[in-house]
Amino acid sequence: MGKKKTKELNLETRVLAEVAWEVCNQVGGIYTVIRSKAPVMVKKWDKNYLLLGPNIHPNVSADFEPILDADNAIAQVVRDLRAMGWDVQFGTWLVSGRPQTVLFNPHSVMGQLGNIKYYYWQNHHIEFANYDPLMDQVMAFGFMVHEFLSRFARVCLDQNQELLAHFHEWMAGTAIPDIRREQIPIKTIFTTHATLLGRYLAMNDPYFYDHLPFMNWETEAKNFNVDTIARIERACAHGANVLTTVSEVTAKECVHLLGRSPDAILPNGLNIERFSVLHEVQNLHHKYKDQINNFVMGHFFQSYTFDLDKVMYFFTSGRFEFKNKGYDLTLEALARLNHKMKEQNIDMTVVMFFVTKQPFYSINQEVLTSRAMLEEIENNCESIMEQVKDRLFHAAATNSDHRLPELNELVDDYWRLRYRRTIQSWKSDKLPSVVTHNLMDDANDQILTFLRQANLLNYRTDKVKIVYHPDFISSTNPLFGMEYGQFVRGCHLGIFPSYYEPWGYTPVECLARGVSAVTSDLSGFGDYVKKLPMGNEEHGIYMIERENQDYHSAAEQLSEKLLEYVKSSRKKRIQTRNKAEDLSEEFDWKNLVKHYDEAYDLACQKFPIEK
Ligand code: G6P
Ligand code: 1S3
Repeated sequence: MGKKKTKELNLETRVLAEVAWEVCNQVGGIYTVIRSKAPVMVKKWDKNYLLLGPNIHPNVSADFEPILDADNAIAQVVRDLRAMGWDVQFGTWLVSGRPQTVLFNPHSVMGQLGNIKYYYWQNHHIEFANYDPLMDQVMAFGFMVHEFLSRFARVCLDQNQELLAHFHEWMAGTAIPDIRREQIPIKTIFTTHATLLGRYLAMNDPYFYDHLPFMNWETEAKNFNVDTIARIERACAHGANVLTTVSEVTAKECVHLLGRSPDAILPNGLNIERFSVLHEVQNLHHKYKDQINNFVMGHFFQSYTFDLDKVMYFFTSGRFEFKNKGYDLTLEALARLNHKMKEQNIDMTVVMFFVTKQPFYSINQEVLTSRAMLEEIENNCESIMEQVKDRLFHAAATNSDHRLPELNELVDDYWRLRYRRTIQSWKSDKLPSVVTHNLMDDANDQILTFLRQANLLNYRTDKVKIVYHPDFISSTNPLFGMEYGQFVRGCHLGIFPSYYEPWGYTPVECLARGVSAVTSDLSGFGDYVKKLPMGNEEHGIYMIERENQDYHSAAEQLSEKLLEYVKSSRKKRIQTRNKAEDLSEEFDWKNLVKHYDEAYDLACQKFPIEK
């Protein structure tokens, strides 16, 4: 093991294994936590840092490189497990920081699943009554992790090293109760990134926060038919030496729904990289806004046009949790904004993008065709330009009089007609669609239902236009052809007034790209940022109060904030772009990793290993 010394951590005697279901397996936000943190962890812990994850992602080989000739203690334990017929691989996760990683294929121990569940029931009184293939994978993975860590702990003990194991969320934590029961010499830390019941209750109870202190977890777990998971989550929370969560907001849920106060809060960070040239953030905004302009022209301009120099791009993004992520409030505020902008005769247009994931059949054919035709018009323009350029050059070199020729005459009739015909067949009387894809459940979709009821359907007279894109954005996507991060840079404002959000990465991702963001005091991030000196509108943060305000007042507050933003000057937006980036540095892992160090110190102090 490496021999690095730091003041805070006694690293030569500590080894850290971080376990998460999302190592080499992107599902949601925990992936971002582990991946973005890897560079600082590797820098600090060097070879004493190790990640453990499941080998289940179909594309895992693109992200993971096995180390076949490794000769350290980790590799030795992995070899021993492989000798038992288990599919375990030791290698490097090919992300920034290149952390050492062990991947366990749960299918290789599925033959033992009956026993795994039986002993879990016998030892921890947790029943697995319902068939759940995901739960089977989770239990098999936990069994493998437990075996690996038990063996690795022995090696560490022999080498006078303390082994810490940090488990993220219940799906990675099923080894904890056995580690505790068997008194294996490992300091365990469990981080919950949400509580299962909290998520369900918030979605279903409009007074969730008022009712939270009086909830009975057992009754609610039965109501939602999630009894097994709720029990596993509690067993992880109670079995770990140190319990942590990502925000003060979720800490309250831990108290009431898990029955234990967290010992520490570990806020989520990002790997913030600033450009050495100050204006780069402005240039990139300009560049990617142009690309969004192209999409907007393709989508709207066949029906009617508006001034692209007076347009604002707003967006929200994330998993489709209509109420939890505040989509309901955002829609209500947009309808009000539309009305206010019309009433006040404001000479601006807002285009609002909903970027989320809902089941769909395909991209709407009309949307695709319109986009393709705009490209055809662009190609025509380029051909005409080429022709004019060549002929003009020729005329300049050969004509004896030095006057500019009549440019129209330099274009062939063929191109004139083709130009005209393409534009004519592109123009249409139809309204631009509010949704870009054919949804599987169009009739009951909550966003579409709201838009239809509010009659917010992209009429020419609407000041607020909607583009609902029920798929995540990636560079291979034919409508935008850009990465999500580039899309964010091209926008003006991200809107995330969540009702339930343990942390919420989306607004931090905006700030890191110089984009302003709306957050709420019920999100972990919002609650954290409002206590920072820079956490204000000057630095691009707009706070919606949802804790002590009803839905309609919050919607009104949001619509007023949006209106204020629409009226802001370009000069102010340029200034805010730089300041938002300044604020984002608060969320650099280099600053936030200290909370992890404190949790590890606490685990070691609380439970010194007896030698
Ligand atoms: C960047 C560019 C400027 C552009 C501005 C538009 O700062 O460098 O050239 O005018 O963005 O900002 P806006 O908020 O109006 O999109
Ligand atoms: C959770 O993912 P989610 O979107 O289900 O974990 C994330 C990482 O800690 C957190 O940012 C988010 O708020 C939680 O809800």
